[in-house]
Amino acid sequence: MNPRLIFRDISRSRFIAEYWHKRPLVLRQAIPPAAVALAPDELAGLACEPDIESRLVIHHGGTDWSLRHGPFEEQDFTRLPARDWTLLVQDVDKHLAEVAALLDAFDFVPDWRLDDIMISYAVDGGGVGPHTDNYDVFLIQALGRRRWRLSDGVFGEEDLLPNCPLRILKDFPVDQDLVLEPGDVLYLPPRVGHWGTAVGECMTWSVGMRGPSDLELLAAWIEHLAHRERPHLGDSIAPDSGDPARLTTDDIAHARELLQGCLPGDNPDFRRWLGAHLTEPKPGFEIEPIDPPCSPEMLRAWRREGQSLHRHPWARFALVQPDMESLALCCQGEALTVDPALEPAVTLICRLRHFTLDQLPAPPDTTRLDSLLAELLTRRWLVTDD
Ligand SMILES: [Mn+2]
Repeated sequence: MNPRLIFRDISRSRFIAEYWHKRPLVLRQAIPPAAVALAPDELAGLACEPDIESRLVIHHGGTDWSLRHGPFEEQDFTRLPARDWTLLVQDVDKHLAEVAALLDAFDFVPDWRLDDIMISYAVDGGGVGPHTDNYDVFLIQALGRRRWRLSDGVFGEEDLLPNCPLRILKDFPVDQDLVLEPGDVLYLPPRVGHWGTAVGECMTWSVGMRGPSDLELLAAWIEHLAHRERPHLGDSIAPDSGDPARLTTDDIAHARELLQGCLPGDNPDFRRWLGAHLTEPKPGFEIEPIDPPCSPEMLRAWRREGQSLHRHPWARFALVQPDMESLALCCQGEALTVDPALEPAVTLICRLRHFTLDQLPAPPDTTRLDSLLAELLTRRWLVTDD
């Protein structure tokens, strides 16, 4: 059933206040190992699939690292050295429903921030070297043990090993050195240097978050504005200046004003756009709608049968209130206007990855709820169990 992240020595609220986005923390025995049970062979099988992103990293000693991208063939795994290699498979949650179920354990993180679950398998000594990432991550020890070395250092591009196919830090001053056992979880905020090495055969699940950088967000917003009629930069003529090439302080001020005019205000258009943008799928994870569409009548029949629904594993939801009278359910880069009377049901749909129809609070008029559910099923943001 629904796995939960177990906070033992620290409360969830203290974790969020003191560690989230700020400092690393080890949560011992925070996930039951049974919730992160995937056989190494099954992971290797995924790495052979053409649509699944996978990498094989081999450390040949010193500064000599090699990186190969999948898809792999079965023989690739039989020719590997005895130690110092790791296989990493991205987006496993998008391909295996039982892996996606683990995302429920992180339901205190907004759904739109959940990027993927990457699963790695390593033999003794295997890892991707010391590095930093730009996002928060929970590293769950699933099988065997992994040694994690953490650094308080601040690293930049200049600290990376030159001519290396991986982003590996040249020097790594170690400030913490720990070993994770199955069920232990290491939380890392963005940009904290970390270096994981397998102690014997090991599997680690990495629950990664996402969020655009300031410039990515700005570029996307500008792209959204690009199709509209926009003001253009004119000039400030000083009739008797005799200096026709000169950019005046007025010209400069006008250009800055124009740029500032591009920044969004807090209005319904921006709110809808933001919700839609933050739920945009990564390339390759666009959900195709079903044809013919699902009808509200089908919902009535399914309600009688006790049908259960679940979120498409590629869907990330954001719920936004564009203004006092409206509500928008955002997913897959789109904002779907929802009847505000359905807010209790929609809130639950956003909270539960899996639910039966009778779990939803019935509005006074169930036909409206059935229309919404039919729409979500047609778009395949929600899917039936079969
Ligand atoms: Mn990392």
